[in-house]
Amino acid sequence: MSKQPIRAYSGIQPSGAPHLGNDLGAIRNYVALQENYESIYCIVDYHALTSVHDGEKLRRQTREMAAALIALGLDPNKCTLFVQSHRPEVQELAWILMTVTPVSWVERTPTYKEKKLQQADDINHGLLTYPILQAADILLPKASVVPVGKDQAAHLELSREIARSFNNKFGDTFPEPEAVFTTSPVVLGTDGEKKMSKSLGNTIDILGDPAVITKQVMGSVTDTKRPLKSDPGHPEACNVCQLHKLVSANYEELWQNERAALTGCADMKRLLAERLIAHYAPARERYNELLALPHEIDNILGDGAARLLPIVTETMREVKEKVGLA
Ligand code: AQP
Repeated sequence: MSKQPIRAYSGIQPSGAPHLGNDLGAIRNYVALQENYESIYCIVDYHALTSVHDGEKLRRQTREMAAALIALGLDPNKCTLFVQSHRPEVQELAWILMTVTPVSWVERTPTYKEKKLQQADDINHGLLTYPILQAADILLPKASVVPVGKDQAAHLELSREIARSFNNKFGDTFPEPEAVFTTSPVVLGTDGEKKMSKSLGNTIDILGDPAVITKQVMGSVTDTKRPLKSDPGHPEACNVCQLHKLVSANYEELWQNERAALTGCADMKRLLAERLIAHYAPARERYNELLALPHEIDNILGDGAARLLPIVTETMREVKEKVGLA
């Protein structure tokens, strides 16, 4: 079956191993969309520079993220997978987009406000301009569909505004990209309160060692209104039960047992850990195999960047002509 003439794009930072939130909130949609849309996925290393200041670490994590995405289901024959800095045209477009973006638009982005608190000793300029570079990522291949988690909704809205601003000044050039969410667009972390996030240390590292997954799940906050195992449980208010809803086909039966106090929080956590370990076992195996083949990963990423060249060259030719740089 031929693919629909719609282009999907999404980027992921090589800032550490993907966690359950990345997979349920975004990566599984990357995998689904590659079947029907021309799909482009990017490991956004320029973005990661806003928080990683260690060259060796960034290089290693970039390869690891490529291996992880392939292990989780991206097929380089069905999609284009590349590294952001391998197509530096994105920086050229980002500068041009900065000139049509009012400062107030980036200052109000919620993620900028959060990052200012999270890395108070490193509020670098990249954190402020991050969403404009992100708009350039999406607009460079003229993508119209962007699979992301809900935390990216504000950035996506800004990308749409930036596309509109450019189009208003220079004529119709970019489609306004639409976010596409999974059925679990916000996965909470093991603290049961905040979005699962590497920088908050509340993750479940799906491709990690089974012992790590077990430790992370067993350390999760559960039903705070159930001091005793003999008390009835409240699955709606328990994040571990919510995670079962996402990964366990029989979650209703599990919830019922919780309500009737037939099972306790520790049972739910043990079962969740077992199921996650079993579910991600094939991906974990493939991930470790790929990590032992760095040249294969580099070839896939090199092919991806090369495949994009004609697309981005055409966009930059059109943009430069319109703004007067050519
Ligand atoms: N908890 C989440 N629930 C749903 N979706 C999520 N995503 C991230 N966390 C969740 C989505 O995963 C994609 C890749 O995101 P990213 O590269 O921005 O990853 P991230 O933000 O680095 O993930 P973290 O863990 O939140 O990193 P830090 O703490 O460094 O900022 C995106 O589509 C994102 O929405």
